[in-house]
Amino acid sequence: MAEGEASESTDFDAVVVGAGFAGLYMLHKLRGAGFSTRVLEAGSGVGGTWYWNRYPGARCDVESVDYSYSFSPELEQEWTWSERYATQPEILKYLDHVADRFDLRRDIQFDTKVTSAHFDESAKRWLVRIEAGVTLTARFCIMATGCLSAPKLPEIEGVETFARATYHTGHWPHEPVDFTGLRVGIIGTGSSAIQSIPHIARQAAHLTVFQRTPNFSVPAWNHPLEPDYVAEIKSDYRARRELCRTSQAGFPVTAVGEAASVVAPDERQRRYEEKWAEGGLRFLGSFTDLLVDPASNETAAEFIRSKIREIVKDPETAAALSPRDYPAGAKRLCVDTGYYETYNRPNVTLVDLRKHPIERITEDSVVTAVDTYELDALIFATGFDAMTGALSQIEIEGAGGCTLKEKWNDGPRAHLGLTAAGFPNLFMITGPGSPSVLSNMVVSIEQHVDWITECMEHMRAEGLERIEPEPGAEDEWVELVSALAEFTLFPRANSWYRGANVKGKPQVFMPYVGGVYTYRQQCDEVAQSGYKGFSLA
Ligand code: NA7
Repeated sequence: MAEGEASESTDFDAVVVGAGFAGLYMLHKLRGAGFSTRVLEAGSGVGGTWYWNRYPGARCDVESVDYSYSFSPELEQEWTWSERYATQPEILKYLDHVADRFDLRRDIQFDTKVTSAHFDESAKRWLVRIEAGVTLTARFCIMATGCLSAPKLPEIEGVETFARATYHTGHWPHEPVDFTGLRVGIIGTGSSAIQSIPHIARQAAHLTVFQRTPNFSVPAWNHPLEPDYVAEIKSDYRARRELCRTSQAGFPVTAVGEAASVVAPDERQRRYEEKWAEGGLRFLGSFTDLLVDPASNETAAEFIRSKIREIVKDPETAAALSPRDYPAGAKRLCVDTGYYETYNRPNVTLVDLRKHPIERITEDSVVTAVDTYELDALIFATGFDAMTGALSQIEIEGAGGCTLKEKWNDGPRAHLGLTAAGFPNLFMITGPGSPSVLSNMVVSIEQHVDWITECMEHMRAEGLERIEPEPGAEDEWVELVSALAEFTLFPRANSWYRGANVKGKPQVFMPYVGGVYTYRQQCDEVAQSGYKGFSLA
């Protein structure tokens, strides 16, 4: 067998779909536990989300020293991040390094898109079909398909007809794209747009930004990491990782803090200034009640709006960039480098689609009721069918012949956000109903991978062949996830967290908001109780 070539066998203990952060660690862990495993990956390389999202300025919004695996102290010591927030190329380099270091590639089949996965009750095996028509069989099927991996085009008349260059931020070409001298348009002002706009504006002759909903963004204050700082982190990495695991969102935060509602306005302002100067997602940790108390949230929202007014010279543009109709943080807070400043450039125009929506796209233009914008290149920064999109694209059929898509017609139902009733031996890493996108994904991924592996080891030790959540346990979990969300301001925004960005998608708040530590404890209790809430056979 040539190096990097997967073996010929088609029957495995586990098939894992996806070779991003989740799939790579799942493979490593299962291999270590002695389970034969095959990873199927649509891309030509490892990386998942970080393989596809190659748009200019793509960076993680979690600090690099925390957005990395903790499972190997050796890996932790030998890898050195160069910046506070890692760029997409650096993260991809890291994942390539991980794949090589742990010799993972020999069990990964690249350029392989999974079309369906059916549970065969009599054989108690998953039949996993790939595009080439080949079927693999496995006792366990593990979806490591990512939360933001099904890119979405906007539902605009004529979207397919634009005949000049088009791009989607979530599916960017591998070759560098040169916008020099071009009239470029970008639809969307989410995180991907906010990161790429400053870069594209520096290159393009003119950049027109089509904005439907403004977002709240805070500065990253990204910078190279000093060797002393890196050495300090590395000298006590275990403690830092433990802090992440026992935190709310997977970041090393210790202070509990106060509620904005009990703090005097001057002090509140001082704290916001301090957090703004620190940069990044920590801004939302300025006070404890920002995501539960509307009045407190408004103080943070108004602080960010005041910063926008300070930065953006044209008052009309500043007003258009200022979100007013949803709480700060209820859509994912963006972290930027020079985003608002970009609107002071003479070659950048903001088009406020709330005043005049896009009516259609033609072969060379974007057309609103009042203007026609002729463009040489059009970028869709229009996001993803988040959290369930990649799973729905695969026909996953459970024990009773029902597909996961059908089961989720009224919204996703997954016990612990990990498993689904009717789908034996199927696991979803960072599935809907788990902290996933509300947390540092790597922390949540590692927790799920460890839990799944222990569960499989338990089954092997006990001679069990089949595990499936009881419908009652799943109902209770789904209710809990929804009740927890109702305590917060999250449901008050039309976000992809609740499927609001996809036409016809049920509006259900999908992530578990209780925090990674509480969640971990709940999962551990289930395992320690001998998998209470699951039927094992
Ligand atoms: P997002 O955050 O879903 O942003 C998509 C953007 O595209 C958002 O501003 C949308 O406006 C806009 N959009 C979508 N459809 C349309 C149409 N039809 N017309 C105009 N504008 C539209 O995706 P990103 O890729 O930026 O970020 C995803 C996550 O990746 C991010 O949260 C980070 O966690 C990393 P809308 O708000 O729907 O009005």
